[in-house]
Amino acid sequence: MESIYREYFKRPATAETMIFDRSRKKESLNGHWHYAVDQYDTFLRQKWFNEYYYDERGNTLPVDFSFDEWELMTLPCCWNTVDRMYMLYEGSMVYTRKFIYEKQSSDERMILRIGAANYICRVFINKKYVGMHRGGSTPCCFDITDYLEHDNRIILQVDNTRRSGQVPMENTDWFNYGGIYRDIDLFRVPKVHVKDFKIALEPDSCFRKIRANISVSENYSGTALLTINELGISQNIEVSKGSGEIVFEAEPKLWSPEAPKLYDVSLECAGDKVSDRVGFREIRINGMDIVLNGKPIFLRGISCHEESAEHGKALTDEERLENIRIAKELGCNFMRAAHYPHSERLAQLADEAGMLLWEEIPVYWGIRFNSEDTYNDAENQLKELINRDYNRASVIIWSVGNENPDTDDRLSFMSRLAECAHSIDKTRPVSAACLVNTEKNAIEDRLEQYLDIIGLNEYCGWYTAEWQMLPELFENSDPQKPVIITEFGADAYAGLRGTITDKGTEDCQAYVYERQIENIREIPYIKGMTPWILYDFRCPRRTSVNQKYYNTKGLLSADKKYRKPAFYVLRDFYNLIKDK
Ligand code: GCB
Repeated sequence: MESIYREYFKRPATAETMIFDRSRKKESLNGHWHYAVDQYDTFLRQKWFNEYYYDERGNTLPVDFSFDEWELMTLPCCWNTVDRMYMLYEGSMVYTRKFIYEKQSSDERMILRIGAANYICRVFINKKYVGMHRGGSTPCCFDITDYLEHDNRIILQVDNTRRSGQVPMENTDWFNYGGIYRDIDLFRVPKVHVKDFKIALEPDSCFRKIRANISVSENYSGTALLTINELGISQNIEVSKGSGEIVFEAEPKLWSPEAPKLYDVSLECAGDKVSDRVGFREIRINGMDIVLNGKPIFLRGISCHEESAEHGKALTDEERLENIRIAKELGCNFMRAAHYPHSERLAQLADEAGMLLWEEIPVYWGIRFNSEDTYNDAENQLKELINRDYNRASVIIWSVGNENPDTDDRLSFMSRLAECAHSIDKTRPVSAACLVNTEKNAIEDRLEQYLDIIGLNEYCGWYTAEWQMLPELFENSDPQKPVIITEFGADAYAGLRGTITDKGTEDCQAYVYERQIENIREIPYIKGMTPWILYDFRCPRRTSVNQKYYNTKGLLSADKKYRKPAFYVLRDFYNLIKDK
């Protein structure tokens, strides 16, 4: 690492520094920020944040910035969609704005929360470096109280350079958007505050107990009060040295995709108060079944990237709802949010709308599995995701990654992640999207022993040319756990017609769906599927005339205005099996 950067990896924001934020009153820093493209990292090299205009001897320093005269960008956004000039830009961008801070109470702490910035985000306030965050899709919190004055300048430096030790590494099958693309907020908490609040139905198949865990800052000991008015619940929780746990009797109406009942839950502790809207449901594995609220369920799913043609990864709620709506139109009860954490808003909206979710961290192709630093980064992203979305009934599966060959290093890396997910969350199954064992043409991966559900990506009819391989794959396999076919699919350039063997046509794609469905539906151990993918998405690796830098395996065109024939093939199948 070049020495100029060393200083600016200090004080990382991690899962441990996250603060429960739902329902907290936010003071938004969204909106206009001045920005500069900083291709050579001159901001860090010359420490612009110091705002030195003279050196110690009084000589004028070259001033290569003008914070308040820089152009404006409206955050959150992906810089790629702001101006064609930035479409393919990868590197650093520096953003700055001013804000006023009026203290409201003597013991308050001011927290800066950034919903997501890809990939490294560094925070500077009033000429001082505050800290940094690693990971392009999870939130981070910084306690900035001690840096604040009445008038403040904040600078955020965001660097989306692809690097081999990162998670994901430099080669992915999706577009590397840059920028701060989720909300930037300030919120105030008292010195003693609720840091974390996890609540869920106890997974004992009785549906009569709720467990809550809380963590409180400052090693607080005392009592917290949990209320769910609609259920007549008012429970004291003993908090000792910052943590408390309770299991209590309750009879909630169970949350399900058909009846997504949510309750207002609130928690008060030492003058701090938070609330959440929570559904109670049980998801468990029983033998070879995935069981929701006591009933075996087939997951009629679809994979989805977090992308819109207009906004890149900075989706609006309308766009998220539209995705859920289209998935419902397909007959889905399940969406795979691939290949990295999507916004928490997706899970909140899925809670309201009744859509089950698979959430994943970007342990994707070619991860540096033998590096402890890379592992720590991946584990932190996993913990941040689980902390963020633990209370979401819609989220039923944590995925610790996608498509990596079964090597010793990968086994040790990914099994640690699976164990980590299990240790934090005892209420949800853990999975990963695995590869077919091509030597045996079988579902066989040493990681399976650490998973509750086996995810399998297979591309019969596409990357695997021989259709015969598909029935053989299923015959050769004897999985001891339920399987979800996490991917199959075929490219189809929207509107391009041809024969069923003519790759890249809609006809070929529809045929792949027909044959896949014909095979999959016969296999008793397959308990769900999430074909690849809801709509076409940007992908720099896809340069052919029928792709034009898009992965065209979508059932819809990228603008979602056009449904390809395969959409209807899948819809008909899902409608057929819906009530079975
Ligand atoms: C896969 C990957 C996915 C790709 C897809 C494809 O197996 O998991 O990220 O986009 O194949 O289209 O090749």
